[in-house]
Amino acid sequence: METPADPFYRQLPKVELHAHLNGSVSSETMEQLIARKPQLNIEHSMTAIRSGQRRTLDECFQVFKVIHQLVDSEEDILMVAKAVIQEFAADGVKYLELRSTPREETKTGLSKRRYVETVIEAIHQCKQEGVDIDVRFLVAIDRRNGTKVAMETVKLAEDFMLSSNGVVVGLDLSGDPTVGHGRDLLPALQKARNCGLKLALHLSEIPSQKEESELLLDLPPDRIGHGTFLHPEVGGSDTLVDKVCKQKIPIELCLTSNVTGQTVPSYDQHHFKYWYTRGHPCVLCTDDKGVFCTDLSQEYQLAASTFRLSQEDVWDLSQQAIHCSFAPEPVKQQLEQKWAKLRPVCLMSDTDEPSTPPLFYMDVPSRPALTSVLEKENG
Ligand code: 6MZ
Repeated sequence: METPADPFYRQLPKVELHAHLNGSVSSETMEQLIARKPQLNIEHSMTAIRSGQRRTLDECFQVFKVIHQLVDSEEDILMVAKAVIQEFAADGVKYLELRSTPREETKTGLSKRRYVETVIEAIHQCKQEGVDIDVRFLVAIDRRNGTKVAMETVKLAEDFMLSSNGVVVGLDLSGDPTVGHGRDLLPALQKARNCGLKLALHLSEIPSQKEESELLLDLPPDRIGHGTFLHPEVGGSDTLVDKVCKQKIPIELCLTSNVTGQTVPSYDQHHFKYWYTRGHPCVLCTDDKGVFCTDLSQEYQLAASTFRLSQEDVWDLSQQAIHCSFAPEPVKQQLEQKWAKLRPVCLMSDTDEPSTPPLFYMDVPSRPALTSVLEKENG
């Protein structure tokens, strides 16, 4: 991460709902992992994509393979998960849903069950150490592994949903979108839904997934990851948009990740604009803060500067994310209270005479005005 976000964005209380554990490893932690395993001859440049650089999505997936070589034991997972949680907390994230694909590694004796237990252990340790963040976990299905593994993963997630005291709340479907078809995973996803796991599914991350998205939207998912090619302006369809809108399925949007991975040509063409101006629930997320050298504060600042959002707009976005989370209702209420308490600290009303200079000030249109600006731009 080159330049930290402005104080307003760092102080803003935030909710992170789309963060892949191994993609979120910071450069500091990566240095430690590399030092622990010199025999792998891995250099830091192989585990992160600096800001401003562009890669194909395929190249991004190569990076995860390198990171997986560095994170292959219980000890590594515990270290990485604790560090990631602490870093999100330091960035002002008050509620975090981490997701990760359980892996087994014969070399280190790691099993998928121990993998999940270790992430849960990291979450417990952070809580005991007083880190100011509520963390939940989504067990991830890597789409390339097919039907059988998906079914096993659902079983694992279900077991932990019942035994983890509310830490495991759902299931993620992710992995290289060019590999496999969602049709083969439907039975597993249906089973997950029926047993009470929430579903956060990567959908239409690339243009060729229209048919798959139609199928998956009928489940329906509780949240959509990316949804880059759902809308008709980019080759999606009105049918897809209708399904998403009618069911008000929140969309997790990751600006830096999408532009770096070149599924979106530039920030101002990000589909955030399409959904946000329609008043659809949008949640800004990091995706892989380590790989894409970002943090959630920067993602908020990027959205604000690209789409000319006021502080109020930004505040509303972060507050709205509470209700898109899979947290139980009482936790959502506690988060609402936290936001209410922090609001006067972060936001200053226009009439307030600041005794100290405002942390951040931008004379920009509010949301209805933004809509008209964008409408004018779109002709
Ligand atoms: C789809 C992604 C992703 O599970 O080992 N992952 N899947 N699209 C993306 N957009 C860039 N970014 C990350 O974290 C790494 C794994 O998360 C998924 C991939 O399956 C990747 O291997 P974990 O913690």
